[in-house]
Amino acid sequence: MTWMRLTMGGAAFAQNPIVQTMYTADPAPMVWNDRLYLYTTHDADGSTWFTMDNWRLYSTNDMVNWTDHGVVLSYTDFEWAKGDAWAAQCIERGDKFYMYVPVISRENNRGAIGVAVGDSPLGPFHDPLGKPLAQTDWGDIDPTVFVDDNGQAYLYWGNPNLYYVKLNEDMISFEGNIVKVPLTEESFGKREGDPQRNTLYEEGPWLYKRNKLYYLFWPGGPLPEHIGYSTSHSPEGPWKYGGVVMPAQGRAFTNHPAVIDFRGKTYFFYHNGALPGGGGFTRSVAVEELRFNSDGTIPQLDMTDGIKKGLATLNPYVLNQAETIAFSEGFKSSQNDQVGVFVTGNKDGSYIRVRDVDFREKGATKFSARVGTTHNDPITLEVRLGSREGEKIASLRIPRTGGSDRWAVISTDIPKVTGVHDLYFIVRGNPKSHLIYFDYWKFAE
Ligand code: FUB
Repeated sequence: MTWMRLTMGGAAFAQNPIVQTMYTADPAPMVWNDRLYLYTTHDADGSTWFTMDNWRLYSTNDMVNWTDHGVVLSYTDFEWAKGDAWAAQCIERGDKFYMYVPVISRENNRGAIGVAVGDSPLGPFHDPLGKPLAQTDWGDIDPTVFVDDNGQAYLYWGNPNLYYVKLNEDMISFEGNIVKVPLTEESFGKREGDPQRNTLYEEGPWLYKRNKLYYLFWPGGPLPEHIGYSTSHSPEGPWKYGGVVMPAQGRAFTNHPAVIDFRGKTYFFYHNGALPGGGGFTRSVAVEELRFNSDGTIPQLDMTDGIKKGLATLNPYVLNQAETIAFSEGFKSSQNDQVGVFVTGNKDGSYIRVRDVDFREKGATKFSARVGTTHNDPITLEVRLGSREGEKIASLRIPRTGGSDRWAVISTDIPKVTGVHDLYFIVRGNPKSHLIYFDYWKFAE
């Protein structure tokens, strides 16, 4: 099954793209406290350029259900920046979280790398420097950060050049000059027919270490981008070209790699244009499991409809955010001061699938949810097991609360549900927009 199926929507077990409630790009995963956090950029709906204002955060315990934590940082959080919240990465060190971002500097209208610091992966983040961390004369985008086993941190970035610095332990300064990595054919493969770029390296580097071997993954040109990789026995190179990890696929002319280990497996994140309306400026993040050959080389990957088996089940007896989603159609993400992130179901038939919900042997007999609507017409939220056509265990009439700043918690008894099921929340009502606001749900025994 190829990525093409996703563009038609609703493939039975589609997990990719990971986020369906808005366009996201430039994935940057981080594991912290046995949970995987995924920072992304955000392509505005209907965008016809890289119109990007902020960075968002998602997280998962199982690699199939993803919780939307909303916007965690904006370019406006950097006083000296005037736009272009492009590919970023966050890393933890000494109980602090450091987010490295590219933005445009007001001072000279050029790209620059900034850093923001927070006490939690969810932020809030603040700019400790009040100025760029690094700037060259051209192409300062797409920072990737990596802390080696000996504690030395590296920051790589750049398009069309590839730069790195050795960060100081404080993670917000560096000693010495910015190093310009030699872009040789031996290191990054040969590109034909472009006098400006003699190798395949384009942008978006991601530094990763496995079995004492350092890997640099990067989007390669010409456009549309593929993902290539290079390896080295040192994080400072010299790099040796390894080949293509992911060919150009998926309806976006850019791609962006990120690789991380989580609970004994390695995952490869990327982006494409797989959502309806998707394309080069309306992208979506996706993930595949990454395997290595015994000699450390990487077999080529295709874009697929994603992770088949989750790593854990989900507990329905705690408050679950409606924005914890395995797959959805017809829902959009929103956030406000009253409830934080929530979702809106926007048409009759809009649904959310939540994977592998474990009701245990004792079973559930009650369901409750925090919801709202602005409509007078009857709008219901159906709860079904197994599929959109599966057993209907609840059908809740949504009270007219009058806005996303006003909410009601509604409850109903349900026939007893035991064992592990996929859960479907389906909106029924007249085909108007913003039929339902949905903030959280919970079952009780
Ligand atoms: O998302 C904006 C830019 O497109 C990124 O910085 C590049 O890596 C490419 O994905």
